[in-house]
Amino acid sequence: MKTVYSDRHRHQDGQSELIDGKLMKCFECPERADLVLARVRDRAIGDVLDPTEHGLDPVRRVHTPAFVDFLSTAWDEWVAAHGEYDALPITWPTRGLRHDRVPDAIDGKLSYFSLDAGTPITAGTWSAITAAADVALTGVDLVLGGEQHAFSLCRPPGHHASADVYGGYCFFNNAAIAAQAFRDRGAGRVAVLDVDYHHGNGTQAIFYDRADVVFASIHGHPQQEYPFFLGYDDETGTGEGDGANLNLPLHHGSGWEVYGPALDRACDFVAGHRPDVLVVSLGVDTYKDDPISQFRLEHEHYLRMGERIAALGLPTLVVFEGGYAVAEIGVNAVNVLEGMAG
Ligand code: SP5
Ligand code: ZN
Repeated sequence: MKTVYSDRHRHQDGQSELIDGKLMKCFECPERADLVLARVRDRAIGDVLDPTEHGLDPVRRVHTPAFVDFLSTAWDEWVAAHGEYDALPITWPTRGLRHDRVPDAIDGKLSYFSLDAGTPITAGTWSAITAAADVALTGVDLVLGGEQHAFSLCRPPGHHASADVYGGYCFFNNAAIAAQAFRDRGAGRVAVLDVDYHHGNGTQAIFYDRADVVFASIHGHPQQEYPFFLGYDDETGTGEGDGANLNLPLHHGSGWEVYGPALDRACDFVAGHRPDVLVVSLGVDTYKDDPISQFRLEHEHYLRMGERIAALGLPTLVVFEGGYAVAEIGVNAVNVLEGMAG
C-alpha cells in the first residue's frame, strides 16, 4: 500500500491545550506522524510519496469561503493583536447569544469559528493544514488511478472540523475533502467509516443531509466523552440523507469484545449502501494506553480491524486522524494497513 506524506505537518507544533482544567503540552504533536512514517518504512508496506498541490477549490467544496479566509489570516491577525504566542479561544456563542454576526476582532473570530480551547492556531498552522489537504487529495488520485488501497498520513487530523468550525485538533476535514473529491471525480456513492475514538462530528455534520456520502462511526459515548454534543445513535441523517448516518457509541472501558461486533455492524451498514469507494477515518486513540481515551484495544486488534475493512472489497483511502499513545502509534496504525493488505 502506498503512503502519502508531507514534512509540512511539522509546521503545526502547538505549545499547549486546555485539557482537564490545565494548560498541558499538546497531545497532538509532530512526533505522531513521524513515528507512523517510521513504522511504514520499517515494515516496508509500500512507497512513500509526496503530495501534489491541488489548490483550495477542493477544500472549498467542504468548507465555507469565510472559514477558509479566516484560517488563512488568523495567525497574522492574532500576532498583530497579542504577539507571537499560540492563539486559543476562550468564549463561545452558546445558547441565547447571536450567531448572525462575525466579530471583526480576532478573539471574537476565533470564538465564532471554533469548538474548544484545545486547538491552537500557530505560525505554521496554515502551511500544515493546506499540506494535509493535499495529502488527502493525493490519496484520492492514487485510488482513482487504480490502487485498491492507499494511506494518506494526514496531520493535523480533520474529523472534528465541520464546514465552518475548527476544534478537536482539527482545522480542515481531510477525510471529508477526500470523500467530496471522490464524488466530484466520478464516484456515485462514497462511504466514510470513522474508527477514531472520538465521534467524527465534523464529517457527520458536513454530509448529514446527503445520501451520496454515507457516514458510520464507532466512538466513545457522547454522554461520557468529547465532543459530547453529537454522536448519539438516534442521529440517522436528515432529508435525502435519512438513513445514511450510523452512530455506534460505546461506553468507557470497551474492548474488542464490544468493538469487534460494532465494527461488523458498521461494515454491514457500509456494504448495504453499495458505495463505490470507502474513506476510513483512522484514529488509533482506541488503544488501551491512550492517554486521553478510554477504550481497550490491543495491538493485534488493529490487524483484525484492517482485515474486516478490507473484506468489504472496496477501493479504500485510509486517512489518518487521532491517537496519542505516541510510543505505540506506529505499530497500531500500520497494523491496520497490514491487516488490510492481508
Ligand atoms: C482527532 C482527535 O482525536 N481529537 C481529539 C480531541 C480531544 N480533545 C479533548 C479531549 C478531552 C479528554 N478528556 C479526558 C482526559 C483524560 N485525562
Ligand atoms: Zn480521536
